[in-house]
Amino acid sequence: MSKNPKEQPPEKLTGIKLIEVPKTSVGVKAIASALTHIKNEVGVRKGIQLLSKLNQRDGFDCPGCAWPDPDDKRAFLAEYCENGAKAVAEEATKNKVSPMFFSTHSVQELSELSDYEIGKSGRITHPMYLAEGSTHYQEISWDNAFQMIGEELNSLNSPDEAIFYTSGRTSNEAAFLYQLFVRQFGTNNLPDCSNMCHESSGVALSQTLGIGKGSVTLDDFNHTDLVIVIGQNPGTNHPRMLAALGETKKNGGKIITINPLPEVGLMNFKDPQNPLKWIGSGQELTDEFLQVKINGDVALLKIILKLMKEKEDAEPNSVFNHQFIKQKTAGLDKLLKDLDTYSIEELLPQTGLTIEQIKKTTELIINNDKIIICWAMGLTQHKNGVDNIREVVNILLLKGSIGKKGAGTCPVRGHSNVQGDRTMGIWERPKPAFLDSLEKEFNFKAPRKHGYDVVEAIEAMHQNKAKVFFGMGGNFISATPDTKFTAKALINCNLTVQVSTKLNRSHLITGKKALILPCLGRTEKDFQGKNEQFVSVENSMGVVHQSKGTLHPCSSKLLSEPAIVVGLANATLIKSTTNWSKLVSNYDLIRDKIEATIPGFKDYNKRIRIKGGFYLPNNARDNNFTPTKTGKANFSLNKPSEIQLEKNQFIMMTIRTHDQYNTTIYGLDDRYRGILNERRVVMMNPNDIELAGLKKLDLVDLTSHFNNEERVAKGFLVVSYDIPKQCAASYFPEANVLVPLKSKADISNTPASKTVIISIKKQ
Ligand SMILES: Nc1nc2c(c(=O)[nH]1)N[C@H]1C(S)=C(S)[C@@H](COP(=O)(O)OP(=O)(O)OC[C@H]3O[C@@H](n4cnc5c(=O)[nH]c(N)nc54)[C@H](O)[C@@H]3O)O[C@H]1N2
Ligand SMILES: Nc1nc2c(c(=O)[nH]1)N[C@H]1C(S)=C(S)[C@@H](COP(=O)(O)OP(=O)(O)OC[C@H]3O[C@@H](n4cnc5c(=O)[nH]c(N)nc54)[C@H](O)[C@@H]3O)O[C@H]1N2
Ligand SMILES: [Mo]
Repeated sequence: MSKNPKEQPPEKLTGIKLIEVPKTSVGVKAIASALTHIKNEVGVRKGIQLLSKLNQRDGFDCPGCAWPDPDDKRAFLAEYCENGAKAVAEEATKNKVSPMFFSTHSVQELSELSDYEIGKSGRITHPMYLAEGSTHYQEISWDNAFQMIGEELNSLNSPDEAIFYTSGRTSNEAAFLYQLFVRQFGTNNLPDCSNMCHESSGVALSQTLGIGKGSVTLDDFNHTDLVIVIGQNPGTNHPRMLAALGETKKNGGKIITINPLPEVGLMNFKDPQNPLKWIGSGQELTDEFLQVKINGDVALLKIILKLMKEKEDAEPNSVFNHQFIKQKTAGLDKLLKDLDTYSIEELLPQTGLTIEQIKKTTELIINNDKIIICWAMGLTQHKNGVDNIREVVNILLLKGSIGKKGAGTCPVRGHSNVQGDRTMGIWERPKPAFLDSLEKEFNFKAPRKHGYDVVEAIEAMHQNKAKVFFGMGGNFISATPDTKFTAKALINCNLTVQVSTKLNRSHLITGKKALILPCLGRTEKDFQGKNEQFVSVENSMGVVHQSKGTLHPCSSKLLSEPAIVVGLANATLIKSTTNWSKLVSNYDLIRDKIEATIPGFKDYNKRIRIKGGFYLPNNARDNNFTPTKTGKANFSLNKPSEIQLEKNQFIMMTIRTHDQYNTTIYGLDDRYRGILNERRVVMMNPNDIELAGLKKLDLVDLTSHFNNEERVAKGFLVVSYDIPKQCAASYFPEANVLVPLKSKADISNTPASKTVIISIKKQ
């Protein structure tokens, strides 16, 4: 019997080494780090072959992040960054997880490894099956695996007892087929990683601007006066964005950074594509840095709005763009009235800043017209995450800074095709028009009831309302909050299935029966019959383009994600009138169906073959806000944080190191923060360390507090860090055990992973 597989990494420390926080990002060290990963994981020859095709027009899309590639010029060797190279190295690794590996390692034994060790085991080469009560996975044929899933699905009392999760690397073609399969099966239970990520952005932007995506293009960064980067760490998570910010500066634009941490990449950077600049002091990026307290953003943005209003009242027409406001927006009066109900004195302590600092920043906003605001998880993963983003939109609307060159919204997406997956219909709350067009094209009755998002899916499995979990990519147990609760939810299932490239903890915390279906990665060639296929993806700025792998698959037993969906559909949907096997024989046929059902994909097969791809329509970019409820861009009323810390409590954010991709741990160093060889750390303000009677590198336990419930994570080292008082930071997934499932954003339901209320106790 597999007794008690561990749902979280062991509490073992790995030997911390602290170094000085570097003054500049990228440069020689980044190149060296990238090449070391490539050399160790992939080998030199294959590595160069890979890097030369990364983000090139005839190559494959980097599985790292969703930052766009330039429309015209691309770097000579590769449009790559250190972390993109690591992502590629991780996927193209020489290490293999074969049936032999599984026969010599039990599930229990594997679960006792760290996430880093599990990931480094390598690529999964064969479909594998964990029978009920069994301790080891064993090989299974694809046909038997599909049949087992089909039987399990068809034996459910209702299709709503199955959950179909998606991570954000799945291509447009696979995602479209997958959601079609799920809806023909009869449910909208399509939670995805977006629910934990930019859902708050999607909700806020749809309400205010009529489109759940950002409005800017990469070229806008060349034409802007001012970029505000708030709640985002591009130096680590979107390194190629630094080059765009560098262009902004070169063209005379300014940059404001709003973050509890002085993230190295944003402060200063050396362009990897410009070797002449690797040596020297690098380029200063940030002009104004506001070291805001965690979740102090609405308070800060409100003060900025109040200062803008004060100036406008004193000198009419000096701040607001009245023409834009009159023609394009609704709700200004309400906003101005609401602002009067707040006082700067009351708001200021929430920010941790001085009014002088905020005034200086506000001057920049007042004096510039073309403003881009970029954000990521620092805004979305809070109880008032939707408010955060709507408040950002308020500022842009007052300035008329949207729908024109050099201005607009820029939610910087995470996974490389998370935006495309949504466009393809991976959504638990599909619009009726979308379902209508699916029904018409495919001749079936689509379910209309909304499905579960991630949080609801966990609750449903926990309550035995859902019994089959199917994961198209991702690592559900390690990515989701409330690790122990979620583990119980998964264990409750009759069957859990993971479509994966690499081994992860979700293969070890399973339902009664479990399957691993190994798939091709982005870097690999995809042949259907004799014909080589390519896929397409959509980046953070709505550009749809090709991606074609260059390597031979790491095993002959792998299937592509579209082929897996088709295997599943053929084994499950007895009455489907869709010719699934034909669709997958040539991905052009899938794209024809996408064109027939989803707006913006006219001449898909033709335009996807044009180098660089094509832009999807974007009403906000075109200065058209008619899709909102009022038919105009909406000002909104937003609430500052309501968190009240008790004595000895801290507000903790769970963030990424420089050496991980979400739950995939590339290495143990957070080089840009000077913390090496250790992930179990809690960053604290030096003053707080002293007040709490602690010392640097003390070993502590963290307890989170929510609705009188307590959750404990043991064994973290105290690291003294430049972070505002009463704020703390630790890394995910280690800290996920502390994030309560019910602590989530209003409306979007995004887990509040950046506002975990904790107390810290010495062991
Ligand atoms: N190398 C690498 N690249 C990645 C990823 C990865 O793990 N590794 N993940 C991908 C994914 S899925 C995503 S979603 C993105 C994530 O990209 P980010 O959102 O940049 O990632 P996080 O590490 O969550 O960092 C959040 C940032 O917000 C700040 N922050 C936290 N709380 C607050 C707050 O209350 N207010 C403000 N103003 N700032 C705050 C933190 O200090 C940190 O700088 O990156 C994508 N790219
Ligand atoms: N506490 C806390 N929790 C968080 C966050 C946080 O900031 N703090 N961030 C949240 C965010 S923004 C996100 S997006 C989620 C991420 O949640 P997920 O997307 O579920 O997690 P990943 O770690 O990105 O998934 C990694 C796994 O995907 C598989 N994989 C990789 N490439 C492919 C592929 O091409 N195809 C298939 N089928 N599988 C592949 C590999 O097996 C790998 O182990 O985590 C969320 N969780
Ligand atoms: Mo994400």
